[in-house]
Amino acid sequence: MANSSLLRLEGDSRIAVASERLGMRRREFLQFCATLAASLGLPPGADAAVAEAVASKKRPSVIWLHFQECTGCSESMLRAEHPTLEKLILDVISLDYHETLFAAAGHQAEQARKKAMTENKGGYVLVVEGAIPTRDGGIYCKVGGQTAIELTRECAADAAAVIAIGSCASWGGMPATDPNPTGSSGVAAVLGKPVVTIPGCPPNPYNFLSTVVHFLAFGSLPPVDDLGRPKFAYSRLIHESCERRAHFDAGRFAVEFGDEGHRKGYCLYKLGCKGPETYANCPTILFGDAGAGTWPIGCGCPCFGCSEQGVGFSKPLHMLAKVKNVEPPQQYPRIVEEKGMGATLGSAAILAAVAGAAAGGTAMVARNLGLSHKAAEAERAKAASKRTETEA
Ligand code: FSX
Ligand code: SF4
Ligand code: F3S
Repeated sequence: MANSSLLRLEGDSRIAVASERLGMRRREFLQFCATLAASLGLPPGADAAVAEAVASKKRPSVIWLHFQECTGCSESMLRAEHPTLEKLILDVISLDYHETLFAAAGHQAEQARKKAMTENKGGYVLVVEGAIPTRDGGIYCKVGGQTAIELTRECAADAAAVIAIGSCASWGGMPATDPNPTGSSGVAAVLGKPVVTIPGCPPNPYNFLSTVVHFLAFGSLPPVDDLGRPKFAYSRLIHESCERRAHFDAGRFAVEFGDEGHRKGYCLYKLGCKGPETYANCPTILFGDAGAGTWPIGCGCPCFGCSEQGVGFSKPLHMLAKVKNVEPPQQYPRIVEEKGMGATLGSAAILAAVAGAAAGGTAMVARNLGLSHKAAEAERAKAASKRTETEA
């Protein structure tokens, strides 16, 4: 944590209160905020703004609706191996309505939703989890007598921001699988306007947390691509950062589950891995705070493209992926270059190195920060167990 603006915050009383509230040490808290800022691809110094925003008591009211889904989005967020993530998510937002976490039920729950909407009119964040059935007037999903279509429109009308979490809410996901009997759709299609989408089945909780923290720190949602996906998380193909990529390039593949190639950790392309046509940061952010390799491909399971519309839940698992970039040819200098034309070998090589570093940099910084955080924790645990041994 070399950043001086962040280090200055170490003595700040707001940081002390926030870290105590979260059960973290001050430096740990600041390091976590630095990780978030890095994963958002923010410029140096912005990590201090992120830390101040997370420490502030201004928590946006969140109304969280559930429609056609498995609740995996909420589950993955609230069952992190490490308690930090769950605590932080619940600390940075004021979760005023969430059907599966609410103690209230029936009219009481409905009243709580309406109260939060009135009190925070124009300022609350609407999060939608699950697809919205549109066939036959939307009768296939109703809550409190209202269809999912009516509820989404009603809650979105006075929201400051709308986030569609998971592939179901983003474009229909699993419930919209062919032949899509209930006409399941995503939130943007139902509202007729773009919303921020965080696809994945389930999506990575860090991507949700980073999106909310961006809103908290800067009053706006992060930049998105034409499908509404935050660019910090969905601008690179899985294939670009995959730990098995060297095997792909060298032509070493697993061809059957459990075969020699599979046991050796070879590329899963021939088993139907959709990493070459799926945009997501799974290989760099990982899942569940459980250490290296905790993501589908890391566990030996081909990516099935859960975050990519038209791939996950659409293409058969065994089908070969469309390889969008075999190997970035434009980043390789040409062997023979005409005099005075294009880039020289040297300049092309430098450009390739810079482009690669810029694109991969933020995610890798975030990952390394996370790893160093874990290493520090392991170190502390080791020291504590040594102390116990000595005392005994
Ligand atoms: Fe499940 Fe969420 Fe998949 Fe869908 O995640 S994990 S079916 S994206 O809406 O609960
Ligand atoms: Fe990784 Fe899949 Fe690409 Fe192989 S095909 S390198 S397993 S993303
Ligand atoms: Fe989904 Fe593939 Fe990531 S299956 S979780 S997009 S590795």
